[in-house]
Amino acid sequence: MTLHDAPVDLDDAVVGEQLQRHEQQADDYRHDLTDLLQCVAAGESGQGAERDLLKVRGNGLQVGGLHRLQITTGTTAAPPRSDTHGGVRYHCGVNIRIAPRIATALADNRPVVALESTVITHGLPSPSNLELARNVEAEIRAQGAEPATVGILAGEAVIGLSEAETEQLSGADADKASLWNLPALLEQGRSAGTTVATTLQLAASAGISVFATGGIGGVHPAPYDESTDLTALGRYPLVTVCAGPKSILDVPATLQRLETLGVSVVGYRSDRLAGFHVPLTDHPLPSRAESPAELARIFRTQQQLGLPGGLLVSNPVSEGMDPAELARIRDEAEQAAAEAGIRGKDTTPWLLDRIASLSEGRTVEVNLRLLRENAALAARIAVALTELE
Ligand code: PSU
Ligand code: MN
Repeated sequence: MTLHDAPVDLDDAVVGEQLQRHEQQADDYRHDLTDLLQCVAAGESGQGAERDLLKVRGNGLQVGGLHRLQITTGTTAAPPRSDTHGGVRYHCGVNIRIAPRIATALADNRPVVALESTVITHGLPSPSNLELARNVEAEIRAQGAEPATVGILAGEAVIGLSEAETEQLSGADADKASLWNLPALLEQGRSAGTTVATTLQLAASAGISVFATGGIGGVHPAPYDESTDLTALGRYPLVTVCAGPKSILDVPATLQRLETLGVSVVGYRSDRLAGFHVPLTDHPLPSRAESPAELARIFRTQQQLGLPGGLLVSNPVSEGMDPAELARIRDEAEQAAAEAGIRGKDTTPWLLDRIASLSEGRTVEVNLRLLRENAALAARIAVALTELE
């Protein structure tokens, strides 16, 4: 006897209950769809696009833009409960919200650049952090792309924070959202800056292809500590523009891990890996590219090959620190961290803060510059991606 032939004992009460639930879901779905269409109308006519942020909370509304929305209203069929996008299996019901300006840009195939927010909550001192957030977004707009700063606000993952929300996040007692605490932060209503890894995951789930950051996390010198940024770069299909691994890291080990994880790495107009606070390290890269259009084509080929991960663009800062001086400051900071017993997620912010004071603010100056330069290059790549034949 096959499963198909098996006698089915249908309990009327159970069937009735299920039908009722499906009808309720279809109702919710119609309701969300109406909300959604109102948001889009507001965004398109330019009237209060920022007024209502698109709330994606399930019942068939897929994160990632309207063009992928399957309109099934008018039936009582159960809406889809999950979907897959950008290598991320997303379940309806998760508390994610995409700003309408981002959703419509994606739907219209206009360029979007994701930005992380740990640099705002933990990476830079106030008020440089807010000034930076504004400058970086302006840089992206100037290149014709839409900036989507990602962050966790009171248990909600937001893709495309408004200026007021960015301020709110920087003022909140924000945690640092990595992949291992993201679900708990959402569930417990916390606020957090998103690291490179978390921003990649959330941006991928929204269908964003380009991301700009400062320096990526990587392998720390002993004791053993390796950022999940590396794993995420190998897992999510985005172009990430960075100025190399943060200078507090073991750079050759970090580069080696990128190779092992199968991350495509390309130097922008450079043959060696960028060194964050210094333009270049001594470590040769496997490939280089001369223009945003060439980077866009390389990324397309990577996707056509079916490679699962991302493309890391190493973009040397135009003007950096003196390498010998930076090495001295970094060694001093590392020793101080060891003496103070700094471990785990506090390590990166603590060291960045310490080298900022040891350099009398010069590392912060370089950090701000490279973040702006990376944002501009990322925006140009995003534009080039939308222009590919
Ligand atoms: N680069 C900066 N400042 C930062 C960071 C990077 O210039 O604050 C953050 C990024 O968000 C990165 C994180 O993802 O540090 C890495 O932290 P960890 O090593 O704990 O994974
Ligand atoms: Mn770590």
